[in-house]
Amino acid sequence: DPFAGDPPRHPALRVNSLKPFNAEPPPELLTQSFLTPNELFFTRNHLPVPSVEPGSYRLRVEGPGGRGLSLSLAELRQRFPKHEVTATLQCAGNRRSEMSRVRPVKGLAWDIGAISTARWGGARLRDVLLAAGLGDKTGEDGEWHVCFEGLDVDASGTPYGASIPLKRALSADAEVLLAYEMNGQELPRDHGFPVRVLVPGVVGARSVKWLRSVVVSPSESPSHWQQNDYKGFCPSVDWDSVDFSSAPAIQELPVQSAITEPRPGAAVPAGEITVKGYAWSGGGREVVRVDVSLDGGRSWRVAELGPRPARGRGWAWALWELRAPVAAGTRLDIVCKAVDSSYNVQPDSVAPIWNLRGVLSNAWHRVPVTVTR
Ligand code: MTE
Ligand code: MO
Repeated sequence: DPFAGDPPRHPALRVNSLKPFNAEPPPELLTQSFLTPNELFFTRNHLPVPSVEPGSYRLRVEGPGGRGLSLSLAELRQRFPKHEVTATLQCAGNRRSEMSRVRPVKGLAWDIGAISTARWGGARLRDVLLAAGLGDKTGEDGEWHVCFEGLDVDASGTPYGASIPLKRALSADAEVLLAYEMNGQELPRDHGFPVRVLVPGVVGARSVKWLRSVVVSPSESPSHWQQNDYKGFCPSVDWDSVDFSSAPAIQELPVQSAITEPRPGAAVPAGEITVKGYAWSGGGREVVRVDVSLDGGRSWRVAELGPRPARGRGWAWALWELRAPVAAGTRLDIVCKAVDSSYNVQPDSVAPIWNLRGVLSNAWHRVPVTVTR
């Protein structure tokens, strides 16, 4: 069993797949704290969790012309200043189960919990690339890329891999990390021990865990997960007609929000209802407003937002809350939708954004409840 060496997990996690391990925290725990506790952070593994001996770990950094570096864990910690970023990570498949209700899609049936937030600490990828002499390819002869490979491999020995544009990797503002800390602790094994990439504002798939190599290249990662997965398509594209080379790899994610309390189908007491949820957008576009409706979208109220990051550094979600009076014996169709700093909004329904892989599912989130006496 290639998964026999996987680590123990928290019993509260909702498991979507055991081997490989994929699990999300229950919604009501998700918004209990701004930073998700490490043991409750959603986990998305494509392969068995590798066992890494930290003393012999080495990170290979390479580029054109034989330039490069090989770093031990101690060197990564000592040679480069530690930089910290509070960032939300969201899987492209978050809320996929709502998409499958429109029409079946291929992929894990994530509910609303394939998203979590942590304070990440590590070396800036920018600093490491500059130290390796790989800082000079921006703007030259088209877009260059930084390709990452993990130490996790499939049965044929092929590792997980993904890439981001070199421009993002070298940007001081983009704050891309080679992270070795998560919420002040060393990375847990499920989240990439001892080193992972953390790309703020970008789809989770690019934040490669158990990082073994960083390669600066004129082309994107050749990995399956960069080329033939994690891309969006027109709703009429099916598995016979899909051409993965026709669509760009997902990088920055669109604006998203969801209701974590109450749960769909719940019976809530008359008097005052408290609606809670999260909202987030990609690319550092912070959430500027969350609108909540109790009547299916006919009338709206503005939710109260929790602490938010500075403008242009909106890497982390906003938790929000709305309190409203509700009368006994009524049915509520609770809806939320967020607005980001570019005034991007969420689509009102799932069908027009349906796609065969069930990614980028960010329609208004709807939660029907009844109010008891
Ligand atoms: N990195 C490696 N090496 N292997 C993986 O399977 N999964 C990716 C990304 N990095 C993955 C990986 C995907 S799709 C997501 S959404 C995030 O890791 C999830 O990170 P987490 O498990 O720490 O939440
Ligand atoms: Mo993902």
